[in-house]
Amino acid sequence: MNYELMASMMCADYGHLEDEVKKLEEGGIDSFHIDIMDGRYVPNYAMSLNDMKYIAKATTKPLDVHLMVEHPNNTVQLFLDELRKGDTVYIHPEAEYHPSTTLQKIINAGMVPGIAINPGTSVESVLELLQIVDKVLVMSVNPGNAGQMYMPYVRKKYEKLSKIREEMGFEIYWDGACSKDKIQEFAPMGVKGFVLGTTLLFGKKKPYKDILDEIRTFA
Ligand code: S6P
Ligand code: MG
Repeated sequence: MNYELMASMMCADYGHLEDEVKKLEEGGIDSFHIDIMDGRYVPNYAMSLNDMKYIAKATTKPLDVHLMVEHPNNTVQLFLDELRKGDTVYIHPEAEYHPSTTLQKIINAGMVPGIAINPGTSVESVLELLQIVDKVLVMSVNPGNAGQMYMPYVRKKYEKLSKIREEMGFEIYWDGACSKDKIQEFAPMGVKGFVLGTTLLFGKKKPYKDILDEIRTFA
């Protein structure tokens, strides 16, 4: 099956970040997921601009930047200036007065525009934006932390989105508590990529390559 695997770098070992990037690359990771937080939109800080810059220098793979910040229109340019064309930037539509203006800024900079939708955000409330974006990152947990429990009610959202995906022209991505059985179940439904954090990839005392190979053999 053809799907992408992304590493959630807020879960990596920061004492050996360059080494982590290399090992993930050797393991065949498709892209690096960067969780940017401002301590306001979500109650955490995780990564920031300098972490993203460091990882951008350490790899030639695409970056997948998830902005969990209030009013991203005020600061998105700082991130766009450091990215390579074709990298992805997601915003949370609830965090912006005019999300389509911010998405246009992302498009104009040559990046792939995306929205991230929370477990409590309905598909209906972002319907217009689905026509603008190329990617929809569906949160299976509330944003802010790694290591949380999967919220089973998000399944309906994946189902709804997969029905309108082709017509509206976007791809669906998974973020939060991703396990092997979820990939096996949701990849055939049309989920194009999965962000891997503590549930499946990090802190396992097992080489990343072994884990990633196992996933790809499994589903
Ligand atoms: C959460 C963030 C995610 C997590 C990732 C962690 O706010 O957007 O990207 O870092 O989902 O994965 P896990 O398996 O620990 O939930
Ligand atoms: Mg994320």
